[in-house]
Amino acid sequence: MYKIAIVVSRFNSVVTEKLLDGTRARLIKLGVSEGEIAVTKVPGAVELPLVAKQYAECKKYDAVICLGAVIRGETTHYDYVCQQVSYGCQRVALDMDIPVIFGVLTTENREQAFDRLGGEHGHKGYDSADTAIEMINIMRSL
Ligand code: INI
Repeated sequence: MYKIAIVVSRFNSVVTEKLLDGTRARLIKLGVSEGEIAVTKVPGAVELPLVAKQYAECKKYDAVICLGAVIRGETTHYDYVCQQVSYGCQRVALDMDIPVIFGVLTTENREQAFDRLGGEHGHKGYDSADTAIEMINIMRSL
């Protein structure tokens, strides 16, 4: 049995809703029941790590998946946002001993983002679900 928490950013929601749909569908395909998936939405990618930490602290979940979309063409502080969210997710994982999956698309434009949502570069939502299940199994085996 797997209990998964998903934190998803509302910023660039056209992209992040597709990420969420793909992640959820893939988790269910991998045997996770819908009732074992919790979802919380946050304003932007920068807010993902704090909620991931809350999920980690409550000890009810086997992994936390963080989903977001940072698109360079639409922000002058792209690099700061990317740095904060990537560092924050990794910090929660290492501090709290729980897999925190970095399902954040960081692209130059929307087209590149959609290429990673079932286009020519696969689906970041599916990849995030696969990584979460693999990491849970690895953690259980150690
Ligand atoms: N948040 C994103 O998730 N993606 C972005 O592309 C983005 N841009 O463009 O700035 C973005 N900014 C908001 C940020 O995540 C925070 O919500 C905000 O700075 C308040 O802390």
